Amino acid sequence: MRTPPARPRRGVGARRPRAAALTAATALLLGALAAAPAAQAAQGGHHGPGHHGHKAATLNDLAEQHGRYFGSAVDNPELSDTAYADLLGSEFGATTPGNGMKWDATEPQQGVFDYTKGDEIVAFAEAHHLKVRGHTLLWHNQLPNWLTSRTWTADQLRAVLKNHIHNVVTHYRGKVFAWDVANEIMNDDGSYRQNIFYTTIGPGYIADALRWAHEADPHVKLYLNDYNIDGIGAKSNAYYTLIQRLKAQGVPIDGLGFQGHLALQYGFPDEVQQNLQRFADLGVDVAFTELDIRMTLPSDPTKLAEQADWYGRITRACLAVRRCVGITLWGYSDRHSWIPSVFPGEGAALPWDEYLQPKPAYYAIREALQ
Ligand code: 9MR
Repeated sequence: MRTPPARPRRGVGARRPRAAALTAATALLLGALAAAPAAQAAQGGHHGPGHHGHKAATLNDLAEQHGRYFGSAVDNPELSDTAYADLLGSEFGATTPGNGMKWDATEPQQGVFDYTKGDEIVAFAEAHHLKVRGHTLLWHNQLPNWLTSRTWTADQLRAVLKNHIHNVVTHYRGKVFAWDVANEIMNDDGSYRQNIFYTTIGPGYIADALRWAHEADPHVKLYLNDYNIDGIGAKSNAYYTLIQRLKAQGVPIDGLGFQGHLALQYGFPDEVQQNLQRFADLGVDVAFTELDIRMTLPSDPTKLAEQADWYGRITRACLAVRRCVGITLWGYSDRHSWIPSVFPGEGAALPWDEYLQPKPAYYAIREALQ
């Protein structure tokens, strides 16, 4: 296993500099390394197709044997990192646009819709037979200026939200299998987040958004999605109560997405499997939608082993719950990750390192899926 460089490679405000800085020779080398995981897995695996001299089973192949998908998010600029895109297209069965379908991208001016970025990812996904999770129709971040820079009456903002959801969901009808309809709508203490929709429309905006999404595509799975709900606690309890109430009111709600942005220094979330199960028992699907497990840098073998253990535990928890439909990583390699720029001094959160070499976490996920 290659030892990752000890120095943090990316500071605040310096996102994704590496691919552009690569020399042709380095790019070639990285391309060759990218082919390594499958080869290594083929030698090490005892149960996969690799045993019979075919290409080793991918994580998604293994997940599919359990009726699950294994996916990774991708941000548009990453598609031009060929080695990265190749492995994304071959190893995974699902993808989520990291930014391309957010409100600031899809409706940059009121009533003017731009699907360029989302369509680019859908086209990649179709070419590589990946399912797509739509992310996200409504969030407090990455809203366009025209929406946040003025005040609205409740009726006005309701009309704005309805128009946005109708347009975007209609455009991606048949192209995405699920939508994160409302993202991060709760605070950690279990109260509603005071986003512009809550403060202007009131808590009813959530049911409205779900109904409008359902009107535009009656077949797509409609999710709520949040972080810090992986274990049992005030925030996940709030979602439990909300989903129970939405179900009782006949509001279309199909799933809860557990982002799973975990960090070794905060400990493994309590009772993950029981938590997934209680939502499944309410009658919704569950999924890990943005999984990554960061650590304080530099990484070392002890931390990487603990990280691997956590990835294995999350995977097993999902497999143990019949309605846990799949796992999506928020990017699959340390080469492209949101973490170092948001949490300086932290990172190394993904199962592949920045040379696209599999880390212990990759083998732990395989092991859990075997
Ligand atoms: O990965 C996304 C990053 O590129 C953006 O800069 C960031 C902006 O807020 O959003 C990141 O994705 C977030 C996701 O949409 C919702 N959950 C948290 C993710 C990480 O911040």
